[in-house]
Amino acid sequence: MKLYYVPASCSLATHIVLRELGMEFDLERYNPSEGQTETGSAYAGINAKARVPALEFANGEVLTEGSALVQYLVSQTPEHELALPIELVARARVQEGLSFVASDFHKSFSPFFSADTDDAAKERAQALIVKHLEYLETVFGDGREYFIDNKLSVADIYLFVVLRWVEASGLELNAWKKVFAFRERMNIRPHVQSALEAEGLLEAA
Ligand SMILES: N[C@@H](CCC(=O)N[C@@H](CS)C(=O)NCC(=O)O)C(=O)O
Repeated sequence: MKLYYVPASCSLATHIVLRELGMEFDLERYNPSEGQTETGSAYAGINAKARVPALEFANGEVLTEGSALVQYLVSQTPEHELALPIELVARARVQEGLSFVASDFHKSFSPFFSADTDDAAKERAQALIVKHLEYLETVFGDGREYFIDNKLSVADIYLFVVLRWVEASGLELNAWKKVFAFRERMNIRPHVQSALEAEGLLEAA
């Protein structure tokens, strides 16, 4: 399996999940400004949506969309603590959390990663991010360690990745103490650290 990634982007969630599950995989970096991967392949030919993450299998098939990828991966290892719960409501709760992180929360950061966003749009986006952080602070307010049902899941890994972008939006995450503590807890996981190192993100941390 090969994961196409952009360092520190949402593909980091798939990358961490691969490592947490102990799977064998290769990494290939995509450079959006060139439209090419590090080996010179045209990325449009790999993922026509020109987005990461993308997972390529040995038979050449390519699967995209971060939420689908992490659910696909944990489905391979039903005994692992990251596996989706069997009970249907508990399973839907993880998907509910993942969906919030991968859509509303993730996309509220888009203006900060686009060169042509004006200040008014950034202000609106920042207000939305604050709203989401307030919600998360309330969730973690009951003392839980993990986002969904206080049990480690792929939603935590994706949430950790998006929380790493908070400072890029001009906010300081430590204004939300419980969410900040969650990010710290996730950050020190050995497989999180190895993924950060592989993407060249430890020096900058
Ligand atoms: N719907 C996609 C969105 C993925 C996405 O937004 N990827 C961003 C990084 S977080 C990307 O590929 N950015 C590169 C670019 O915009 O050129 C998913 O959930 O996987």
